[in-house]
Amino acid sequence: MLTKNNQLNTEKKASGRLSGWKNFRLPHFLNTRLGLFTTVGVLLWFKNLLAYTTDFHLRLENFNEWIILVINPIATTFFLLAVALYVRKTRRAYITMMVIYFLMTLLLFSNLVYYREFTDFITVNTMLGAGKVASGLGESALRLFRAYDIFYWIDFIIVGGLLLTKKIKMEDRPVRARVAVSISLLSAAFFLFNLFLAETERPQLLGREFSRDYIVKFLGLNAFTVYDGVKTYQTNQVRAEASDSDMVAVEEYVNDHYAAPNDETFGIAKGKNVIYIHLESLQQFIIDYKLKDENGVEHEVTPFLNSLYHSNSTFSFENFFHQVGQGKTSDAETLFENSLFGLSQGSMFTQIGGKNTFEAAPAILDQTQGYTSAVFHGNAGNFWNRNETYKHLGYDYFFDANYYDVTDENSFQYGLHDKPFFEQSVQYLEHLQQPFYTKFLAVSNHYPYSQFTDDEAGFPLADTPDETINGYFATANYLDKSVEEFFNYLKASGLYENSVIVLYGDHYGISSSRTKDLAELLGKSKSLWNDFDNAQLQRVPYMIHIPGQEDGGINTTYGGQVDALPTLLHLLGVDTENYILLGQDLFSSAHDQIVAFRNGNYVSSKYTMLGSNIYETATGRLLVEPSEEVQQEAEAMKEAANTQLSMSDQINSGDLLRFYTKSGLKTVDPTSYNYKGQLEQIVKIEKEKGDESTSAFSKNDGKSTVDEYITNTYQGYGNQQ
Ligand code: GP9
Ligand code: MN
Repeated sequence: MLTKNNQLNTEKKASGRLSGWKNFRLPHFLNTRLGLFTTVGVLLWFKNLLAYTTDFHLRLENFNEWIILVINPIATTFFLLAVALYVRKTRRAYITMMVIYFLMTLLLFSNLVYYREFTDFITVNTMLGAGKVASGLGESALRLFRAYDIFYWIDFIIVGGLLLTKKIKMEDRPVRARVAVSISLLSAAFFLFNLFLAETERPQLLGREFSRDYIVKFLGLNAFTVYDGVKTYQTNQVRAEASDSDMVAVEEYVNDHYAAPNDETFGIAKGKNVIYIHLESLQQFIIDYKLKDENGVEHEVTPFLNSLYHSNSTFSFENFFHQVGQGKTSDAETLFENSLFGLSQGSMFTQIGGKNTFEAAPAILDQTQGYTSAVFHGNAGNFWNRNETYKHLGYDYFFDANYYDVTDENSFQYGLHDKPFFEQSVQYLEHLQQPFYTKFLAVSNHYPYSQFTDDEAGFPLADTPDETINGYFATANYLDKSVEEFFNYLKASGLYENSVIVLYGDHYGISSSRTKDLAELLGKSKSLWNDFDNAQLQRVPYMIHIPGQEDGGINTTYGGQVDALPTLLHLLGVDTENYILLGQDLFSSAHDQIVAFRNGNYVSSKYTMLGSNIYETATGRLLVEPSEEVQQEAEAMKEAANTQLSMSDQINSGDLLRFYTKSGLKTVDPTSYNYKGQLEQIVKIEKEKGDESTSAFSKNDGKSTVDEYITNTYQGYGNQQ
């Protein structure tokens, strides 16, 4: 306790120094524990809002999202600060409050500095490897500070100073336990309310963990950090319990399940570039589909893709199914890159993609064939945790939204639209050393399919009671045009002849809850529409276009995304016997044609089993009372599908590939990739190689091929045709 004299002295001294403040009196409530608690809470809240509106770029889609953003720091800030209210002893209580205040400020501040460099938030994993991050930042750390950063600290300094100089007096009387508990409960209740609003706006926010941007946007930074910490702990536990002996069963399965390559197709694309084109949400039913407009005139939805589908140079598959779970696009990527499934819940990319050891396509092709690898995507790099996962998969480069000119006009909530996306990608593509393994992730054909519903789309809307279905054809048509423009560029730039171009749909676009309204457009009856029809609709395009090949055609084999990697590797002349791939080459005669869905159901060329119902695949007939023999055969297939899924789960959750050495591959070192300044990186390599450089740019005598790109772009963006 201060004596009166002391107090007067301090006041005198202070007023001597700060003469302008002579008459300034701090409001009385600051001298109470609750008053200071509230003030600090509000200051922290405002600082979060400052960060939201200055440094973090959290795309807000509507007014609701604004509201959620504004309120989201409140609950956790007060909940955490309230810990100090339980401390009874005066000094200790104030110190506790100041420590929490400091930590929350530090968390916010570190995140925003980190965000300036990486356009991402700090995960617990990143914190654990903080040295790595710091070295990544290097000398650049200083240039990440801004003059206005003082606003993140000035309040803390002032409050601390006022406490130290006793301008703010410490209240001796502890906060009543009942009050402290009420504040904690109220904050918790407010958090639930916040969570409810968030889940309404963005269902399965936590379950699917799309992106760190989303979690911060909806629940705030504190909640994100805690959530991420819990998740990290959980996955680390499972991982810690796994050992190399767990690989025995996996290796046995892979050996038994291996399908040897087909002599006729093995190596036919050896040494060629691989260009994957990810056709967002495109389903197989769109191929060759013609939509009737109100006058009964038919419009081909994807004329260009159809021409590829029927080309002699394309190996097309009409019974190819997606196998994704909640991780949607990222699960499709997991399947294509690793021949492993996504997880039974959530996304493999977000949960463990940034931690596990993989033997993925980029690493295999780099180490065995000298391929350079790159992903192109006009959305934020942290969506689906791609910026971390790609490093673990061994991708040399990742061109995310930072590398594109993204404006409100040329983009929507999932990033840059496809035409400008492909167009702007080629300035990087032309500098990549060949052969390359690349992936272009398109997005425009993404739910809610309201992107091109105005006249500019130039494609009619369907006429069903469901807006989502109605817009789907126009966005698919836009995707088709975008891909065509990209193909034209590939031809003009000389890359085409030397490439194999693989196009695939990642998953359904029209979810099963909406398909009844689609029935009539597919010539089916709405009332008879059933689960079997929905299962059939999970077909997605899969086309392997090899310029110069004449033996292509439409293949009727049943297969799924898990089969894509062995199929591709065999075409490139890479045997897969020693790799842990769960799928099988679709050209192999040993291919077993059982396609597991992520939920354990399956489709095969013979039966389709959904829950306990067995259907005959060829006719769609439900086998109401199947014979013992049929039942056994169908169950055996189910067992096969489930074994494949459970092998995948064991590999992923136990991080088992870290124990595997028989592939002869070197373990990928994620820290050796730097996704910043990549144009400089690839141009530097080009220069160093000189005459040896194989990039399209070098092959074009050091002249850019970018002008070869002709686009008739949506909303006047780019060169008009
Ligand atoms: C976002 C895009 C969409 O970057 O890949 O992912 P999805 O919602 O389809 O899983
Ligand atoms: Mn997708």
